[in-house]
Amino acid sequence: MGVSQGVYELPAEIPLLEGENKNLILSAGVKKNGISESIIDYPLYDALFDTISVNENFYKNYDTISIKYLQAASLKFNENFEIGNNFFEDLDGNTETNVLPIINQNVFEGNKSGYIQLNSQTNAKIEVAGTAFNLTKGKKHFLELNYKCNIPFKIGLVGNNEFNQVIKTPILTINKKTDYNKIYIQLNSISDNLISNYYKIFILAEKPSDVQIGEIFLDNVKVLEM
Ligand SMILES: [Ca+2]
Ligand SMILES: [Ca+2]
Repeated sequence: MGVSQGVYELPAEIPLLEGENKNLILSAGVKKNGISESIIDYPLYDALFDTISVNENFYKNYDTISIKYLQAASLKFNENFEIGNNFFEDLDGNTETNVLPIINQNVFEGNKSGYIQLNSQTNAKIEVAGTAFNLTKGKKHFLELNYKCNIPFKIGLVGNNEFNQVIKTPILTINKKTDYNKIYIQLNSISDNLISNYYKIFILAEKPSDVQIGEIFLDNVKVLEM
């Protein structure tokens, strides 16, 4: 292993010590669980590799760095709301509260995003789950999503225990955000202690009484395994 040259917010100029044939690795960091103090190398992204010789006049510009998913990463769940919607399991028993695909200026990517609206006493709370997927023990797992919302919501996984009882594990409360944000949530607290042969993402939100219309927009909800 080499020496870390630090973590930079792009665009950045990165000073390097002189030397011949140095191996340069640029890897993408993400804010784990959306917390900026906790930047990690995202294990599911491929890195950029280069060999450089650094002298006093050395300057190299990497104009476009495209960071792709590693080929070994597999998509366990993917909902972009373009065709249908996998978040249809009604856990709250109230048919008034749903995730609906929308087509308007609030779409994040493609033609559609998912939308939750909580707007009265009778539909102040939603609890909904997506379709099931399986996780492989010993692998790394991340949940990613793009979202914006004017009320906080909880996201987690639901599965079964050995007695076939439904176990819900909330993982993170996502706070309100005016503009679209992307969040990366590590799932290994669950997948390292795998008990269920299936999992579903669940979303739980409750409209605070001082908010007239609670809104949550979702897109590109993914679970990745590597
Ligand atoms: Ca979309
Ligand atoms: Ca409902």
